[in-house]
Amino acid sequence: MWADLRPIGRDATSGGYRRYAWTGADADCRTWFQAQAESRGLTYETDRNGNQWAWQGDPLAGDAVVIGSHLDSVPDGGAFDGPLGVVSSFAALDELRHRGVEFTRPLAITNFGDEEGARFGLACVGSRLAAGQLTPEKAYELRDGDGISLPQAMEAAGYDPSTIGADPERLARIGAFVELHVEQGRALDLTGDAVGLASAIWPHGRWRYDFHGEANHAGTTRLVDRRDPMLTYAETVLAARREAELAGAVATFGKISVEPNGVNAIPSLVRGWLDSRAADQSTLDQVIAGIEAAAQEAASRSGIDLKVVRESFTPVVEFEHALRDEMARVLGDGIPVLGTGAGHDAGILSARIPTAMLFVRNPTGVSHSPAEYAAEDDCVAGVRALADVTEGLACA
Ligand code: HGY
Ligand code: MN
Ligand code: MN
Repeated sequence: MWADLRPIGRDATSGGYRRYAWTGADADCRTWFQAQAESRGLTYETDRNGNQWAWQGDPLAGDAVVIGSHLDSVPDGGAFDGPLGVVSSFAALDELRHRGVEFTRPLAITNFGDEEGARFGLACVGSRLAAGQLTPEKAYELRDGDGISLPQAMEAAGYDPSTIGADPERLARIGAFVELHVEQGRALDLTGDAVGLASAIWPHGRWRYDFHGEANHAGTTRLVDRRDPMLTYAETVLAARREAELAGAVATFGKISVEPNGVNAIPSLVRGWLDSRAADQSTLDQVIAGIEAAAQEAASRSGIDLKVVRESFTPVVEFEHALRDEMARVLGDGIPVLGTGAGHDAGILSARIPTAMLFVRNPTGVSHSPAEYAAEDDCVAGVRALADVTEGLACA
């Protein structure tokens, strides 16, 4: 499975993945998923929001155990973030069939669409729509960098965008969702464990900063006559680092767009996207307020007009203790229980159904990079752990 998936959407130059929602690479990943489902005799379906489901047992019976993750990536992402969870879910089912267990609950394997939000800027679109945390109206407003809307992109990919929206009946038929994911950090490497359990997801969000200045000639405009938004942007990036350090949080300006983006032109507009996360809400609020205050002060000093828009936000997620503790009993009480700053579909869905996460050791902790890696032995340990917890949940 891994070898079949590996080449899809991989850029030969960077070695990173470019599997963005509703693009050709995404379509190829979806084709791969459907083939894996059908080769196992699973009932394949795509839900109203474009999430893929592979069912064993009656999808309408209720109290289903669902395992899975996502197949899309960030720009030049790694091979494991998302796909490890989906491949491990099919492999865990193979393992349970090999064990000859008898399933007493329906089982589904899922691929949630557009988890990374790389193309339209909002993370977890497929699960947010299903959970009713993103309205169709808001989804219709999403645009990619070329101005293509989410519905246009879905239509071009052969999906009907008119049906997107909350899917309470589907979620009501799920008793538990367990997402296996490569760890995005080094806690397991430090404890020496191949597999860990998730305790919580930090609150996190994305804010767009628009710095409006005045376009002018880079060669003939005196410094004192400039209203250069790039300077204010730069001061804001440094302020973000300072505020995060002071609060023990994280803040990243990882994406920027400049207009007119000419080497010899002072920009008229600089747009920067801030990703910030903290262990608790009040700390995050403090960091965000500090960054915005510093940006406003720098902007007023330089005659720049600043507009800040919160583009997405996910409150803290505490994974349900009963499910987590049941999994700890199956896997052994010594299994590490870790918090994470990374968002996941399991986090979004936890508002509607009991969810849990398994992490697989990432020796360097690097993620959202072509360098992301997990050792095969640890991946196999992850499959075994997922099979064990799935057996505990779905079998006699
Ligand atoms: O951004 C995140 O935390 C996740 O990888 N979508
Ligand atoms: Mn990710
Ligand atoms: Mn992920």
